[in-house]
Amino acid sequence: MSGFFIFGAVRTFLRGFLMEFFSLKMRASAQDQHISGAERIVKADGVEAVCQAMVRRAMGHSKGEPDFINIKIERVDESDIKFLDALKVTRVDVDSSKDGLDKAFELIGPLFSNGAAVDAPELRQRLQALMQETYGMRGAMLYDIATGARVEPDHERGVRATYMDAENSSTVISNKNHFNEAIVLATKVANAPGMVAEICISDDPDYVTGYVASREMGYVRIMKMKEPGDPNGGRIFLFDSRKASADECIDFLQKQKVLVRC
Ligand code: WAQ
Ligand code: MG
Repeated sequence: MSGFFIFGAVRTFLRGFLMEFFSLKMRASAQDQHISGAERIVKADGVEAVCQAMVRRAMGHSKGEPDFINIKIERVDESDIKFLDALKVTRVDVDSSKDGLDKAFELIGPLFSNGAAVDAPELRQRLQALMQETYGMRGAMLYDIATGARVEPDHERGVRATYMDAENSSTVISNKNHFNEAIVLATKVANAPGMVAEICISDDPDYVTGYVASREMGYVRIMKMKEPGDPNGGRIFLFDSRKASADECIDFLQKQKVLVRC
């Protein structure tokens, strides 16, 4: 009997004890314009229902009818999944989007300026300018606080965090729930090597709530960060190249499978 055969048999045997998971990813477009996307990591028995829900989400999107839908399904070994506790959530109510942005910049300012004494208005201006650079990107800006440089391989696209889901999101939701998706993403991002903090503003014109997050401060929802109707939004991941390399960080964001206990 060959060693390969024994190895294969042992593997099959052990798999009986491990849970089987599948990653599902959907993206839909019309005339090469992105319409909607979604991703999940679910147990084997949920694959079919989730797949169906993804089709429904793709076909029923307000941005229009897709002429292309791609659904990718990959098996994932449980041993390759990192289980993470969701960041603690707090909320800050503000009277205006200006107050919301002030609050956000106040929270991440000291991390961004890397200990250097920078006065608040200047910090606000620098962060706001950086945020504006993210508008139109599909992913996030990866900003190295040690050097002040952007370290995404592709500045136009940015880096995208992927392969993540809430552990018990068994219910099949066909509409986007901004908060549920964001807490999962923010938890994965906060746990990436060298990650310092994240700031996020939705690019959905009518979703004005944003957040700042880090492992230390948790997920701080800021109830108003822009005016209704404003289509601009983006994400900045603040990263410290003295703690980990950009490659390690990007690898984690793009490849590590994560399930978040919410
Ligand atoms: N990885 C990296 N960046 C991303 C990803 C991703 N997987 N998905 C979106 N982005 C970037 C991209 O540049 C978008 O333009 C920007 O983030 C905003 O994405 O507690 O809806 O999906 O209620 O519009 C926050 C919820 C919702 C706040 C955020 O973001 C709350 C949201 P959107
Ligand atoms: Mg959006």
